[in-house]
Amino acid sequence: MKDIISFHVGNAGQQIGDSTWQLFCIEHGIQPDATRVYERPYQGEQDFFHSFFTEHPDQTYSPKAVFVDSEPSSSLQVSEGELSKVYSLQSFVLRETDTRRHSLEPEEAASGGLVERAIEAVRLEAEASDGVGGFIGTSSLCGFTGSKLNSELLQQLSDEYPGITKMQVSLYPCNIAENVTECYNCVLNCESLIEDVDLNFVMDNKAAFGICKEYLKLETPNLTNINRVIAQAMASITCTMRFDSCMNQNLDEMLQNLVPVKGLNFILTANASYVPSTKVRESPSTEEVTRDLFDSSACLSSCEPINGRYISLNVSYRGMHIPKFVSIALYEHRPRINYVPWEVCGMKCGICYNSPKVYEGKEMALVSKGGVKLANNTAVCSVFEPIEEKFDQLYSRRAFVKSYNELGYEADDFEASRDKWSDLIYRYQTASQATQYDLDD
Ligand SMILES: Nc1nc2c(ncn2[C@@H]2O[C@H](COP(=O)(O)OP(=O)(O)OP(=O)(O)O)[C@@H](O)[C@H]2O)c(=O)[nH]1
Ligand SMILES: [Mg+2]
Repeated sequence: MKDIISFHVGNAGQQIGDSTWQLFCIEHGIQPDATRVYERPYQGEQDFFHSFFTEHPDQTYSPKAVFVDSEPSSSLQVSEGELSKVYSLQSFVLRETDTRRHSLEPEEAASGGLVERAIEAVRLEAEASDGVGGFIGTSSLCGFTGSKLNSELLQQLSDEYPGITKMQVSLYPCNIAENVTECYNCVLNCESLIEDVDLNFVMDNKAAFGICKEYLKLETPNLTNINRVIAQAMASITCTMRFDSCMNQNLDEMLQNLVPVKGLNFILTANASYVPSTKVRESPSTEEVTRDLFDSSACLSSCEPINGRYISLNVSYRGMHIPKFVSIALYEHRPRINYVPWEVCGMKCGICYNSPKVYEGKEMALVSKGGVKLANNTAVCSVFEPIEEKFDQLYSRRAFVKSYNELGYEADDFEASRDKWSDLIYRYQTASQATQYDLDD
């Protein structure tokens, strides 16, 4: 099993990364002192945690991860947080040099210096591994650092590691945006998402907030709750790579199963089952897990997959699901699954017998069964279109353009990025409507 190197950029990217690693540690028995308590897994099951963690000679373990930010405060929060003894010092690109300085100016953040050091940190992880099997990034496309720095990092990774699958989990601007310019940050940096990333996972805070309210019954969810909801989905997405499974055992296989055509590589995720901690421990049935997975409110993006058409669909169950019940549950949902007319991938499904885990004593109850639905679905347009609309509203008045000019963005950048964004929307619209989609186009 080749190694997966993760990189977490900007405040949201790092916080989501940190919540994810906390959960990975729980799932693989890695303690806060970086040692591992080995729980005998399910009979015959193997635990491939070595592809995500480095084993040190003193039998301690650290994540193969790099945290990057232009502001030291959020990196510090992570490096001094719950996993302070687990993360290796070299994971934090800012840690040694920049913590003694005030935060970098945005243009400095976007400059080669920080990216170069981030790449150097990735290189160190890569050199220490037996082979790189892929990269997984997390960031918010709403902030300046998470979008710009991340995009530069992706471009360099593409140059340096061509042919190695790159997966990116990003938060997209939504209508609970904190900052009116989020649409600029996202669109201006979309080129690397389209060109350099193989598998783009589309998520947003509004959808995760909705899950906290609807499923976890939290009255006023905060960012920590949201990050844990996203981390739970990250754990399910990567579960098939970290434990024995019959499907999506590595990023290449996931790419093959989800992306039949280059340029249509934006994936929607629904995770199940989120059960509030106030409920007694319970085990949802396979049928209930499946119902949640196909419920639009469980989707981590603000869109309704039921209104779109599926280009591909992977359903991966977690826990002791009985294959016959899986078939029955999925069969019942078939009428709700509309494929694009040229569909070539269809639905793939698998079971990973490792049960989900949760953070002890927090908002979610431990359940023995779960699952994740990964969908390449044309409904993703409903995430992209409002961003385009907002961009046009601002740009038609040239609002805030001057401050972006000072950061090095020219009018050409605005126009070229806007064209790329509408091309992306157009591709998904065409995929949905065409009766004969030209796969080679
Ligand atoms: N889910 C989640 N969203 C966050 C978090 N922190 C900030 N956000 C959201 O992400 C967007 C801003 O992105 P940040 O990650 O803070 O920005 P950045 O990438 O550090 O970039 P800068 O603008 O340069 O600071 C806003 O929409 C915030 O609501 C977090 O911990 N979790
Ligand atoms: Mg920031």
